[in-house]
Amino acid sequence: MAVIGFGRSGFAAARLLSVHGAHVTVMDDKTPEKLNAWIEKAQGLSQVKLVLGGVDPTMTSNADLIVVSPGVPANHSALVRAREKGVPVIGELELAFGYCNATVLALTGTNGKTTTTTLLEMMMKAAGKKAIACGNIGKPFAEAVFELTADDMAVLEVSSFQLETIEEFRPEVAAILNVTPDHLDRYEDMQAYVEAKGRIFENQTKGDVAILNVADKYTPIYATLVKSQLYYFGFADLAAGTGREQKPGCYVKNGVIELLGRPLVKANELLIPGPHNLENACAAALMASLSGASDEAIAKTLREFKGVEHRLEPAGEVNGVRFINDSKGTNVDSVVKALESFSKPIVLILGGRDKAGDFTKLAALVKEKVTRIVAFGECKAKVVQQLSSAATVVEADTLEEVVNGAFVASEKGGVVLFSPGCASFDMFQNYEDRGRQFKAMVAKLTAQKAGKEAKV
Ligand code: UMA
Repeated sequence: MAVIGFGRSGFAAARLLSVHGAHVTVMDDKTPEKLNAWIEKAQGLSQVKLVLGGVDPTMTSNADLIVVSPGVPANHSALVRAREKGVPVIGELELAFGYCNATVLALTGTNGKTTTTTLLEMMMKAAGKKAIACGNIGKPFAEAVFELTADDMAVLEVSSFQLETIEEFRPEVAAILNVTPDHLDRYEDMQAYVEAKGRIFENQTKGDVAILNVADKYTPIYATLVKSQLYYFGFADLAAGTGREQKPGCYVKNGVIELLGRPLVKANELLIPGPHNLENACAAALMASLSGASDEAIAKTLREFKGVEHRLEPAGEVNGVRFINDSKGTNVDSVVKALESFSKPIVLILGGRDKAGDFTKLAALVKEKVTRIVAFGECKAKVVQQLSSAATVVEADTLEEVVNGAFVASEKGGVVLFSPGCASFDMFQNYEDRGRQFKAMVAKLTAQKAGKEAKV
């Protein structure tokens, strides 16, 4: 068997296969020097061979099964060749599903996945269940299956990349949170991206549950695909007149979250900011309730949850300016959500590796709330080109210049919002690395300012 991609997902797939007695060849386009950490970890695995520095199409087309990592695109030449030869290609999600006895709760969406997955895991734990958040959130599903039994719950964050390569994956409860343009560097068009996400419902049957955002643009399309019991969540008034807002679900109504018709918590009791987080809370509450959690367990979790790292995360305050780490904001829509969560004056930090995002969609909010934009990374010229008419845009090269430049431009009582709206891979290992480096830079600035004040 062949595993393509030797990162988190590929390593977990290779380990799962190896533990079950398969002979596995793991391939990666990166050279061994760049994969040292994984090479070391793989030394303990039996019957695993590594072929690094280029995925070999001859080897993949002779494999009996290929397990592909989500970051490897479907048009990779080795996959195209293998498919032409009739070799089955599945993703790590599909592989792990085959070894999973636990109940599977899964959710996808452009934004809010990690927050909602984390909330749902906490709600199920508060309800006395063993639940493990896994999948796109970071811990591969193929790793989590070792810890899950039939009484437990796999709480899966699922990406469109992972859904491209499913066959029998069938979550008992599945949700699509929202869909806005993202990953248009990978998909031919928006339709292809929308279709990939819709596959989360593909294998569901009558007894399963499907959950959709009552007011999302693509909900009517997804509703036609659903063969299971359909529920809705979100802002009921945004869907007024569609008839969907009358259907069973979890809604924000007059400042209260109502779960299946029962008042659950007041919207202002939540600690996580922004209207989008109320939607995330509704989705998690509904999924948890339909999976057996009590209203008490759900409400308690909603009142206590402080949010996830790198998602609108308070990163410190310097001279009355709040720094917010939203490194997980890797597409334009997530920047919209971040801007909606704070009032002006905001200094916005944007940039990184472009995913064919359209920054002009930010123009109205930028005009309303943003005093300056600091642009960095590969796509800073595009940020300048698309947003200079909405606000002054300054460019910076290093993260230190970015943070210092944003601080200089900020006002007391204001916010510096690090919500890059792009992928991180031009300058960082991943968004977590980017977020951690941002926080370290803010900590450095805090120490510098404190030092100066102490000297005065
Ligand atoms: N690779 C190749 N050839 C290629 C592309 C990649 O050989 O053409 C190799 C790379 O050299 C690298 C390996 O594949 O060594 C990386 O595989 P990967 O990109 O699938 O990354 P993993 O480390 O396995 O992490 C994956 C998910 N990554 C992606 O989908 C890009 C992680 O989601 C997920 O947490 C992890 O599996 C565990 O399930 C991250 C992500 O960025 C958070 N997701 C995207 C997003 O949220 O927008 C979808």
